[in-house]
Amino acid sequence: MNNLLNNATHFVVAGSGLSGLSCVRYLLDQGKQVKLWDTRPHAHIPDTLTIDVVCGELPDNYWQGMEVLVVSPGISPALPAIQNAAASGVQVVGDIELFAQAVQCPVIGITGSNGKTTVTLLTTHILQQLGINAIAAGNVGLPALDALSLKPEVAVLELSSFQLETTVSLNLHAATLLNVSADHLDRHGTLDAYRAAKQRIFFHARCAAVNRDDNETLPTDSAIPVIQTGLTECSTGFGWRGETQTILYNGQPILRMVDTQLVGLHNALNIQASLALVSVLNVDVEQAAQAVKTFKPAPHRCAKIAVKGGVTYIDDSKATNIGATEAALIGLGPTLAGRLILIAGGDAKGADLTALKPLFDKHVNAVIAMGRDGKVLSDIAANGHYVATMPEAVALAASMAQPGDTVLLSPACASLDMFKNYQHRAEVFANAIQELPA
Ligand code: UMA
Ligand code: ADP
Repeated sequence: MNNLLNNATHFVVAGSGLSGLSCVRYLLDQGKQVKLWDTRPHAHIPDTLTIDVVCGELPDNYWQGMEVLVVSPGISPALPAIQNAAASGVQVVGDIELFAQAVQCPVIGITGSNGKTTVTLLTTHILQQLGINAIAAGNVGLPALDALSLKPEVAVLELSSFQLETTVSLNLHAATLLNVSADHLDRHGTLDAYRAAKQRIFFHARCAAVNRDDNETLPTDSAIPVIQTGLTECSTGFGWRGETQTILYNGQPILRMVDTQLVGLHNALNIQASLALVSVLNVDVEQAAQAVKTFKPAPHRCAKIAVKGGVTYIDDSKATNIGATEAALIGLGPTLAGRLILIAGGDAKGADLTALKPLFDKHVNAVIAMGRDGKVLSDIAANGHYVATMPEAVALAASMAQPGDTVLLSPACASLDMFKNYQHRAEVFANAIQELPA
């Protein structure tokens, strides 16, 4: 793609959220002519913005003279107005494409259906512990263009399929596609289209960290050098010794899971991926492994939040797709002495929730479901219940649970049909636990 920052002057930014506003700031800073468009008629636009803003329907001839449309990740490029822009010769990109054309430092990129945030934050933590000024950005929260102004030595980007869909030029020092499971099908249409968006992380990548046991994680371009990870013993790359729950590097033990604050096999893979990514920057891998020990996982990802009446409550509200809930059930199920009661449901984003049935049958004693697609979950469970609210779900779970049992919130669904976001869902869950009689 031609260099938009050098060659174009007239930009439209679509979306007035975090990434849209970061694009406006960045482009104005570069001396560009910028207009802002939010497709929602009642979008909240900061009063401080003095540029041309349209909310809702576009006036006639809006695209005349425009060269580049920067779409926010939450806006589908398939919208008719965006298709019109492309048909009028406007180049349609996302904020990550602008970042890719501007960035000077090495960039590490992380995508996957699950584990992106954990691996992004862990990779950044390791580099920082090794004295490298690394900054985590992208889908993790800090818009990528805002990270540029912080002048990092290394940028660690969490990349969603939405961001990758509009990116062409990203030249990553190291990239990983952690895993693929059904997600965002309401936006991408098919699993193949979603998978293809994720594969774009490997365009121009110099090296890929791949899971040797999962072909989904391999670049389709076989010319890209790979570093392997996986949950088997192996004399090269990263491996795993099950009896001692230890990560191996070139066959040698380098880190025991018990010495970290992360739990579960999925997190062993996440640690390996982070170590593989940083190894590309010529850091000492053994030292990097030591740095993992001080990493504190982000909340709402399989975190124990309360023990009440002898019952353990686990918050995995960030499990917004089937793959994450599968990881929680596989990781926790076999380790529990008591029974497991699962609270799940919400907006499945087009995924087929019946895929969870085998794991329900194997690990779960009762499923309490809620939300738009929750009925599917209560129907497939041998002991399924459908409720209207989170407090009802928690009260029912508590009434079923005996001391020694575990109540796990791992919804397999997005929260937006009932809550502001997954953090809000977790907050309502925690408050409902507090309200339970002691
Ligand atoms: N908007 C429209 N039309 C639409 C949809 C949205 O005009 O059809 C407008 C909204 O009115 C709002 C703006 O677009 O003004 C919101 O833009 P956005 O939805 O792209 O969100 P941002 O605030 O820019 O945040 C985005 C990412 N959000 C999404 O991809 C949905 C954030 O990831 C990311 O942290 C941020 O950029 C910085 O890079 C969040 C997310 O939910 C965490 N990501 C999804 C996920 O992880 O599953 C992909
Ligand atoms: P993402 O940013 O991709 O959503 P997170 O690190 O925030 O990933 O974790 C989201 C959910 O996925 C949590 O429920 C977490 O326990 C689960 N998870 C984390 N890593 C993995 C993995 N490697 N495979 C499957 N599930 C995972």
